[in-house]
Amino acid sequence: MASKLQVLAVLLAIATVMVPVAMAADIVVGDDNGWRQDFNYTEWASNNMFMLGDNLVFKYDRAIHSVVAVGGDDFRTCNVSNGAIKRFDSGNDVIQLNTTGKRWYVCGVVEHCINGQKLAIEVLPAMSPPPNSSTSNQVMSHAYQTLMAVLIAAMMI
Ligand SMILES: *[C@@H]1O[C@H](CO)[C@@H](O)[C@H](O)[C@H]1NC(C)=O
Ligand SMILES: *[C@@H]1O[C@H](CO)[C@@H](O)[C@H](O)[C@H]1NC(C)=O
Ligand SMILES: *[C@@H]1O[C@H](CO)[C@@H](O)[C@H](O)[C@H]1NC(C)=O
Ligand SMILES: *[C@@H]1O[C@H](CO)[C@@H](O)[C@H](O)[C@H]1NC(C)=O
Ligand SMILES: [Cu+2]
Repeated sequence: MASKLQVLAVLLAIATVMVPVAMAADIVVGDDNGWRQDFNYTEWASNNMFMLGDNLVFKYDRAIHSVVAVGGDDFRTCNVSNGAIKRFDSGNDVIQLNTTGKRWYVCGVVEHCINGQKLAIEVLPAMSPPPNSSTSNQVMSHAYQTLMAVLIAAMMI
């Protein structure tokens, strides 16, 4: 049987590796499904993390679909006729997530939006790279807390 010390060493090693080395990612909306009808983007979004600096990539047939960035109210009502923040129609739209908070996207075809071709996300603050020492300290303190939690858990084994 592994000793408490050995378990501790392994957990410590894991905790060290897991200290945030987050990199800006390209997130393809819907993964292999791309941007289309008959896909649950609510469920997809809940299985993904959107961090500041990531790119949101919409892939679709531009003859059929488009992407419209809208506000929360227009998202709920599928109102694409007015109040659009921005429209995309390249079929391979790369949208940089450069501010935190909620973001809403719908297909420019109203019927598609009503049928669920709509995506709501929340962009979270990035852990790294730290823009300045103050945020860097936050990252370190987070890593420290994680480490302590792991150590406490290890003691309880
Ligand atoms: C999509 O998924 C969400 C979360 O799993 C669920 O609440 C919702 O009912 C689904 N929508 C449809 C149209 O199936
Ligand atoms: C759509 O949005 C515009 C402006 O934001 C508003 O005037 C209009 O009433 C909205 N239509 C619907 C059906 O919500
Ligand atoms: C933030 O993203 C928007 C939309 O992708 C873009 O138009 C804008 O130039 C970006 N701003 C900065 C500072 O990168
Ligand atoms: C560092 O970041 C903090 C919070 O994000 C901000 O309040 C502060 O002004 C920044 N300092 C510098 C030197 O950029
Ligand atoms: Cu569409």
